[in-house]
Amino acid sequence: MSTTTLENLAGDLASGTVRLVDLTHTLDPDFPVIILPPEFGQCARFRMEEVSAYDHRGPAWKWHNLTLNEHTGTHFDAPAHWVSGRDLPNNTVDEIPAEVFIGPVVVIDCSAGAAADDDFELTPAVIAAHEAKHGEIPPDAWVLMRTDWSTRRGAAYLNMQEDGPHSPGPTPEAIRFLIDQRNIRGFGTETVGTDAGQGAHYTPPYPAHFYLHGAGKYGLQCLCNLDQLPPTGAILIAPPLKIRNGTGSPLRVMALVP
Ligand code: 23J
Ligand code: MN
Repeated sequence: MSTTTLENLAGDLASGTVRLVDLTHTLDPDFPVIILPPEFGQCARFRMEEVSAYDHRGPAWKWHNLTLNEHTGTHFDAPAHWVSGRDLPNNTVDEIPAEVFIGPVVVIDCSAGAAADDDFELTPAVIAAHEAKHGEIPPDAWVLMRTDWSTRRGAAYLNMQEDGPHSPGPTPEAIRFLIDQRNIRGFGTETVGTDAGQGAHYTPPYPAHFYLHGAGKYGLQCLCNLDQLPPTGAILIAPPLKIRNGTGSPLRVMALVP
């Protein structure tokens, strides 16, 4: 019975049998945002302006005005973010059913590959190796690509070179497999995008964005602490802000871990 399940969960959380892992970076003006080729519009950094701080502007209160792009820091991507998802129903963060925001999560460990190669690719073969060890990815799961990229600081995070950014990500074939063969709910990364730094050079460009959002799937980016998650068995909690017509949103992402 569901009451019993929730009573057990409350007890397991209180006793530490179930742990809560925070997968969120601190929203900070210095946290890197994606830099697109110069011909495109650019993402604004997070900014925080003091309105009052227990002073003449407000003697008993402190508060701030915030300025930010929807795709700043640890954030959620809705299908409306990409042209392939522009005409889907319920494609913005305010209209996505809330059930999407909590569910099972599978973590594919690409940390060794990403340590050896900044352009490491999640391929169908990497997924097959994961499944051979940990079992088939169940339908309607969040799938996260662990790279330990979140431990990088400053310029090493975007890793911008003369030919653009270099960071790991999925191939078009891997994303198609996760959608067509596993019917995942969404895909998340530790990097600034669900696509590789060099994702513009695939066919189609930015295949994770193009295929996921075209199929009504969701994205999570700039995650951290994926090394604290098991390959299977955790529950992800990721509700974006309810922004009217929003294509994405910064959010707090957490996981319940047995
Ligand atoms: C706009 C254009 C390209 C990309 C992105 C945004 C993201 O990665 C994002 O934050 O969704 S690749
Ligand atoms: Mn995004």
